[in-house]
Amino acid sequence: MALHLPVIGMFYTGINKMKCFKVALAGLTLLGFSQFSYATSTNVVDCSTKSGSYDYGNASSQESSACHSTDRWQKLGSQWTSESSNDASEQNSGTNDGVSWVTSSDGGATWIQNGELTTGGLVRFQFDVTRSTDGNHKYDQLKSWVDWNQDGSWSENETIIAEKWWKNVDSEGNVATSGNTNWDLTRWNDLGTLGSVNRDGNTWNADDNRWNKKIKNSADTSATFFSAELRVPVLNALKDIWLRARIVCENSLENHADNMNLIATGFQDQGEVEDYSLTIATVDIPEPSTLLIFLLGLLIFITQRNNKIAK
Ligand SMILES: [Ca+2]
Ligand SMILES: [Ca+2]
Ligand SMILES: [Ca+2]
Repeated sequence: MALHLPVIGMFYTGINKMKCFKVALAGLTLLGFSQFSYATSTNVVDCSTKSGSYDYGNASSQESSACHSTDRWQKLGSQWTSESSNDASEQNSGTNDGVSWVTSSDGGATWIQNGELTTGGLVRFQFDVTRSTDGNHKYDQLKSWVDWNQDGSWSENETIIAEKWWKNVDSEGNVATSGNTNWDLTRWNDLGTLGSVNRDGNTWNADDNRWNKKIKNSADTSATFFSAELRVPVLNALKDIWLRARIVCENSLENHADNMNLIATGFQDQGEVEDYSLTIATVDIPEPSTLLIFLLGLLIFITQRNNKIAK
């Protein structure tokens, strides 16, 4: 069974103002696994080929690393650190921020902040995003995975959230009517003249010598996204499992992702990756033999009671 999660989108033009931010997604999603992965590596650059200073994830015993050049336009939480490519891993994991969760082992009656996950229990993850008020991309892409099947890699069917935050809307979905202009750089070499319109319908701005999308970047710099409520699967072995979260810009995806799909590993020239170790606890489930003795005792009790009533 493949994992499917609700993905809420927004229209770039804001015609449909969906109140999708800062709203917990209701509904329960059961987790399942498949050997099939949708991601390919067409444009993905391995971090081992990069030299310089990057932000990395800090997960251990996982398949491959992720690295990001700059938090100039977007990040998880409010902190961002970078390491030498020789380190190839986040060295300051104590500064990881932007991801938190609540857990429930009583079916959602009570919730515990950042507690242990319990097999068969519920968990809902929260992602806090920070972005700049400028840029020429349409959206920032948030995505996160949990290595539920403990095979050391994050596959597409282990995605727990995939959200786009459009540059021209605030965290409540309101479209910006003022602010920094979002320029059309895709026609950068296709210069126009006063009054001309390019094939994307953008008009030439003679004053700034650019194609003007007439779209303003929102002044809102922070938003919170929630995963669905997830039921923690029964794991093969009880040990810590790794969550990875990433945020990048649309332009980064065009250059370093397969068909605009952000996968858990590889280089991105913007944004951030954060890894979190999740502790999994178990619940006491009666042994089958114990359960059988209990049921047998219950059956005898009911039979004796019925006999007394019949007399
Ligand atoms: Ca961060
Ligand atoms: Ca996995
Ligand atoms: Ca990091």
